[in-house]
Amino acid sequence: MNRVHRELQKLATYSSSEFPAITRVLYTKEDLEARGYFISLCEEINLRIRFDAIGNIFARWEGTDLTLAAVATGSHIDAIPLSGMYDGTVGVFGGLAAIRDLKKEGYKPKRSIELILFTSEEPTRFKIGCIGSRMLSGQLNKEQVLKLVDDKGKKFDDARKKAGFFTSLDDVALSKNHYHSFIELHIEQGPILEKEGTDIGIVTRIAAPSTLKVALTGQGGHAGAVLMKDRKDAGVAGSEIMLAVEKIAKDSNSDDTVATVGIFDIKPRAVNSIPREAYLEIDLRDTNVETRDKCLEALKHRIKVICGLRGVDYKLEMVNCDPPAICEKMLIENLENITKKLGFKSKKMISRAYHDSLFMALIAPTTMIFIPCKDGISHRPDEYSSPLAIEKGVMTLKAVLKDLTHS
Ligand code: HGY
Ligand code: MN
Ligand code: MN
Repeated sequence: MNRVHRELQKLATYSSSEFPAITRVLYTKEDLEARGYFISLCEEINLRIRFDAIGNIFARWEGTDLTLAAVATGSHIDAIPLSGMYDGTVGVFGGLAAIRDLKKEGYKPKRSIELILFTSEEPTRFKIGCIGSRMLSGQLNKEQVLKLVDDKGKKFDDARKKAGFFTSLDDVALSKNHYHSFIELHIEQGPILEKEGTDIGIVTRIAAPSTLKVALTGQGGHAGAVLMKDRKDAGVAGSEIMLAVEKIAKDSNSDDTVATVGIFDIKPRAVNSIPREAYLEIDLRDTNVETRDKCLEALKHRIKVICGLRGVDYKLEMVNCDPPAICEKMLIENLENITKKLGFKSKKMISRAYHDSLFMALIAPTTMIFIPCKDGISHRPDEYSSPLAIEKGVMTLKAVLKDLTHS
């Protein structure tokens, strides 16, 4: 097994769930220990470490010409509850392996190379994904981040300080030309590469994500005493909305429309009490922003109708509604040439998952290198990418970092 795979196995021990399920939520003990492990490996090869005010970690290999903008790579190590050990981590530890290999062969980059471990790519704790790259790209500002509160009422600002990140939030955003380019190595989180026997995916576009919170308030009451005709059941309204989410996505004129109700809670959760409240978090995406927005509007309308007919009150909150990212043509062509030279089969493709690249594309020419994962499975404990697939991803990243930093 190659070194990256061994490191990923070690990383997987920093989790609050039983292996192979991985749970690593922002600023928890497991997250901070995992960060410490990453930093120790970076220090082994003398990378210069910097943290920003929210815990983005920058591991830098200074180039010979400090006047040139650095080339950046990186990804995330936080993991949603009961997920897998390759999502994000391949880009962080694979990036480190690419740099380690370049150093080993005596390469001297003209442009610096910066490996980034982004804080909180997953929306798990503070409900919005990519907090690290959103703030770096200026897409999330100080006022907005100060409003973030987790399910236990803990403020983001307090949580970051408790985790040891005290510096000013004003210093997080990077300027547009801070980096020369950004390339993220990541598992595909889909079945295409494996099915087609393709080694490398070259990402041309990243789908446009949106998250909608829906809070429903009905009348509740005694499960025995309230007749069906008199009920204002928030739980049933929520179920109807869940079915509407699926129907709107299926009826969309594009296969790229995907919608999920990933969180659905009811209160008071007593078998003999009619649900008084229901709470849904809805994830709706498409690679085409017009189609996505049309579906969002249709959904908001359906929620209004369902709640009107059922006498249930509702509150909506649009957590995020982002445009898609268009990846940089020069980098895509670069990767096509490099994979050809390496003898790897590659294909251009879209990313249905979002990534930190979605926001890094706002401040730097960006693309992604995808590697196959078994049966396209992700966000599940049986997520898997082989040592060989990872090796080819690292070799491709190494070659493109060398190509972009030698002049
Ligand atoms: O949800 C996503 O697309 C990413 O895995 N956070
Ligand atoms: Mn993920
Ligand atoms: Mn990811």
